[in-house]
Amino acid sequence: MRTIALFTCVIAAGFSVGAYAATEVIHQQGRVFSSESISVKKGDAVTFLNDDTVPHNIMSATKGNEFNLGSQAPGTSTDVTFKESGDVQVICAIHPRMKMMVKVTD
Ligand SMILES: [Cu+2]
Repeated sequence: MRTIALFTCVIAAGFSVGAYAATEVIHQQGRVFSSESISVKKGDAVTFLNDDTVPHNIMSATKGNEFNLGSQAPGTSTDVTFKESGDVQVICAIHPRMKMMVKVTD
């Protein structure tokens, strides 16, 4: 019974994400990003969810898409909208091995 309730919850969450502008969710678990590379459309938002046990500081210095989320506590998430097309290098300022690419297309 508990499994069914959980499953229903996941489906409901899936629908609400589909109706929202954020098309991708990037998880941060075990001090790695859940994807090394994703593609999004210009103007789309990506949700950076810290589901790790330590704080992360997600940022990008790629021209046109610079952002810095600051220290993001475990259990919190922030949406980032990518405004310019191109390859955007996303890193964690705390953990140098955390790197990913967001490919923004027109
Ligand atoms: Cu980190």
